[in-house]
Amino acid sequence: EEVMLRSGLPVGSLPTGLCYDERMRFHCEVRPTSDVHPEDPRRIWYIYKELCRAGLVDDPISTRPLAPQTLQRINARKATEEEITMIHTDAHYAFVKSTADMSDDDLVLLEREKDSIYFNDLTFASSILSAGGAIETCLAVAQRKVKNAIAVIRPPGHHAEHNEAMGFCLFNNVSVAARVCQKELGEKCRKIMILDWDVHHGNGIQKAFYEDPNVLYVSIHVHQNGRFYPGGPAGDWDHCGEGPGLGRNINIPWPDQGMGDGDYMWAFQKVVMPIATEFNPDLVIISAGFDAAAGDVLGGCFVSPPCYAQMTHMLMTLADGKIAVCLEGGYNFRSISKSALAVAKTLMGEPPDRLMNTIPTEAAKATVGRVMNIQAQHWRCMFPKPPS
Ligand code: 6DK
Ligand code: ZN
Repeated sequence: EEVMLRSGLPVGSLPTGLCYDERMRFHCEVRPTSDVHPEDPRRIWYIYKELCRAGLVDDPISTRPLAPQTLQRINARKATEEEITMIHTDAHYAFVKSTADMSDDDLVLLEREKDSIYFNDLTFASSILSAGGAIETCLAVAQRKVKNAIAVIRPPGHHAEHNEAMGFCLFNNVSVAARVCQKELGEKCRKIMILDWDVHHGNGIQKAFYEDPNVLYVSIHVHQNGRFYPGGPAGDWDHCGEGPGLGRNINIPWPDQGMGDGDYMWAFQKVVMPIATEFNPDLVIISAGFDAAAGDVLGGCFVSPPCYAQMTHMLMTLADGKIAVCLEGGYNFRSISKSALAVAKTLMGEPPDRLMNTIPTEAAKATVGRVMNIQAQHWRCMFPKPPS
C-alpha cells in the first residue's frame, strides 16, 4: 500500500537526493609522497562519475542518456560554527579553522603529531562543506523534501571525537547532522538510528551518543583484540552504552579474516533489523564506508555491490523509508563506485540483485551470537525463543 504525504502525493513519487560538491576535493596532502594517500580526493569524483555514467545525474559530463528517473541535487553548504560545536568543542573547531592560515611547513609538522590525518590550507573549507553536506542531506530526508538521499562527501567523519581529529576525519559529519535534525525538527525527528557499515569502528559516533537514549548506534566493523584501526576496547561487543543510553550502542566486531555477504546478511537478519524495528527510529542515517567491499586493501573483506543494495533495501523498511546515506571510507575507486551506484539505484526503487553467497561463516555466527546474548538484556526481540 502506498504511503501518502500530506500534499496528497505518494512518497514514491518524490525523487532520491544526491549531495556532491567539487570543492570537497580541495582537501589533499600538501606534500604528496611517492605512494598516494588512500583518502584521495578522487574518491568522491569517481563515485559521482559512475552515477553520471549510469544516467542518474543531469550533468554536462554525463555521457549516457538520462535514466527515466534522476537524482535531485541537494546543495552542500558550509556547516556553521554553532552546528559543529553541537558535537565538537570550541577549541577543536578553532584548531581546525586555524590550519587554514598555517604555512605548508607547519602543516607537515602537524601531520606528524596527529593520528592518521593530513592537512592543507583548504582542509577546513572541505571539512565544513562535508559536514554541511551531511546536514542538508539528512534535513532534506527528515523533512520529506526528498524520498531518501545519498551524500558523496569527504573528508569522512566517524572517527572524529569531540576534541580530536583522527583516522582521516576532522569533523564528525553524521553526528553533527543527527544533532542538527533533532534540534531543528524536534518531535518529528527525535529518535535516530545510525548504522555504520564502514569496516572501521566509528569511535567518534559511539562516544558522542554513548549516554543518549534517542540515538541508536549500530556498527559492524573488523575488530580483533583491538588490533584493527582505531584499536582499543571501545569497539568490543560488550560496549552497549551507559546510563540512559544503555542498550543503545550495538557493536558487531568481526575477526580479521575477511568477511563477506553471508556474514553481513546474518548480522542484519539476526541483530540489526530486529533491534532497529523495535527501536522504531524517525530517521535512519547510514555511515556508509565502502571499505568492507571486495577489492579494498585496507578492509580485506568481500562485500559485493548487491549486498550493499540489500542492506540498504532492508533499512528502507524503517522510519517510513526516511534514510540518508553518508559516505565515510572506502579506497578502491572501482569498488566504491560500483557499491555506491548499487545503493543509489536501491534508494531510487530498483530491487537489489541476487546475492551470490548467502552462507555465513562460523566465525560470523559466533560473533553475532555473542552480540545477541548481551543485547538480550536491553531488547525484547533478542530474548531466546521459548521451545514450541
Ligand atoms: N592508515 C575510515 O575508513 C578511516 O574509517 C580509516 C583510517 C585508518 C587509519 C589507519 C590506516 C593508512 C593506511 C594506508 C596508507 C596510509 C595510511 F574514516 C574513514 F574514512 F571512514 O590504515
Ligand atoms: Zn573505514
